[in-house]
Amino acid sequence: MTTTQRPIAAYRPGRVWYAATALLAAAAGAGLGHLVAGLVSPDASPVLAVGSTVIDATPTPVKEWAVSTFGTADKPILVGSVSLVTLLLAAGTGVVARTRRTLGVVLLAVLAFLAIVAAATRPTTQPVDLVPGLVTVVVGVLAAQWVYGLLDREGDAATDPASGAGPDHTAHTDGTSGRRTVLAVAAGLGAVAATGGGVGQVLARRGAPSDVVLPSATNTLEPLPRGLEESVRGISSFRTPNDSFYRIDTALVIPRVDAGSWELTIDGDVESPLTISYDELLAMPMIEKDITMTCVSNPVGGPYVGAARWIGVPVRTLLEQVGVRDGVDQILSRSTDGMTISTPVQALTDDRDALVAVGMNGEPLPAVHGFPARLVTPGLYGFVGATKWLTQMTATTYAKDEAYWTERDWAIDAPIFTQARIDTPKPLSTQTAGEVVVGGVAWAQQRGIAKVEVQVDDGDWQEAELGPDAGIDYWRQWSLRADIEPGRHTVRARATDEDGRTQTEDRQEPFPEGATGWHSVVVSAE
Ligand SMILES: Nc1nc2c(c(=O)[nH]1)N[C@H]1C(S)=C(S)[C@@H](COP(=O)(O)O)O[C@H]1N2
Ligand SMILES: [Mo]
Repeated sequence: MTTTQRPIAAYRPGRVWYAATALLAAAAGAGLGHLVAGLVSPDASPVLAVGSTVIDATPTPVKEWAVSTFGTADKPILVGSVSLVTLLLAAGTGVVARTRRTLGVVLLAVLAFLAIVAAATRPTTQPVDLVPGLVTVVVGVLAAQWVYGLLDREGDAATDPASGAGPDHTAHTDGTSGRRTVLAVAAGLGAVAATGGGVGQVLARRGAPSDVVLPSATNTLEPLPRGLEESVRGISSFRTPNDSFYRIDTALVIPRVDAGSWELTIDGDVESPLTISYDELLAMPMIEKDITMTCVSNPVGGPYVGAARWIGVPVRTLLEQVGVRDGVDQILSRSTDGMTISTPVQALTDDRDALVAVGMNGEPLPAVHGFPARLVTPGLYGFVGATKWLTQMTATTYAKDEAYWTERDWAIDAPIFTQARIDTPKPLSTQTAGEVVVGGVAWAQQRGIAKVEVQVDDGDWQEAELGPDAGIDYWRQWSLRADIEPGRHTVRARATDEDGRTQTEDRQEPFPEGATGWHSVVVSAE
């Protein structure tokens, strides 16, 4: 930067000018980042990503205190405080930049870069989530550099009588007009920040389900019991909150479907095709069901599994209404973004209660999870039964039609393999020798988990204690106190389903029908 080479003039506008510049530049960067996030991925907003990271890092007691003190205002208060602290830090970099330009600008860039880091480390990050943070860094740094330049020139104009004659400085011969320019630019940055933030909010809410009131189910379930997360540190919670539920899809930009104009068409080899609106769907009898969803791409011990209470219309009801003809063996479903997924008719019509789901954990489906409606098929991996942004279901045959992933050589039908995952202790962690709590989750959708066993090194398999049971399609938490001596150890877990089958030790990669093998972690104890 040429500005770093220039001699610092004897006179500089006061620190407060530089502080305000950096603050406004950071705000403008964050505002535009928020706007871009609204377009591509609202949760990746610099403001929200940093806020979510802070939430995750906040110890549970502090979180509980915040919720009990601020109630539903806890989120705005958190976002406000995080923003305030960030802007004050940005202002600090401005003070530094007044005398040490490069350092000040680098510090500002580092601060803005935290937005990228926060977005990159969210549990459900996609490459596109890095874009809003990048915008924040670039806009923040360029804007700050620009206004610093204006301030410097004003300083030069005040100290160097000759500068008024220079071609660059004709507009700044007198301090008042220079300061006016700076003020105008500052106001502009403030406006950019406010507009970006506001428009970003509107975009993020676009098509958002906030005004949807979910109907109640005809089979009201008991509230999910509290799980082992109360007592076992580091274990997955029994119910996965919507905002940390894994996300897997091919959508670069999350489809924002307008519920008002959305329609679901059921056609193909049927007696009477049907097209229904969102309101018509909501008016149908709904059931709720606890289902653990798993991605075929989930490696052994991986994160692509989540458990939620879903509400929706049984697919069976809809298919009965259209009258599926004999010979049909698959339903080819299609999303608003053109994804196609084949699901066996059998799995959609038997008593497992596959759903056209409209709600997840008591809320309308979030946009990333398929608003306004999606399929959820218990027992099958997501790529063959969980079409998001569902808009069409066509009765057909495997011989006639092929779905997106099948064209890419993934399995045609893919029941979920039995798996146990160790959530705690973390791989390569160091434990205090003695009693170590080993815990995790295990799933065997459509069969149910009968037991989970844990083995340390070559020791005996020990049966873990199981957490609450929410049905065969839902995971079970498990935990065991293992005695671990000083040194390095391998801890393994394996599950056995209710049919008496223990998950295979044979390692198989996710492609083409799902991963198998036992999850193990290496820990050291001292
Ligand atoms: N429209 C659409 N639906 C989709 C996908 C997709 O890429 N596009 N991916 C599927 C896969 S592979 C999985 S595992 C689940 C994941 O659902 P989630 O993102 O709500 O967890 O959605 C399924 N439905
Ligand atoms: Mo998947």
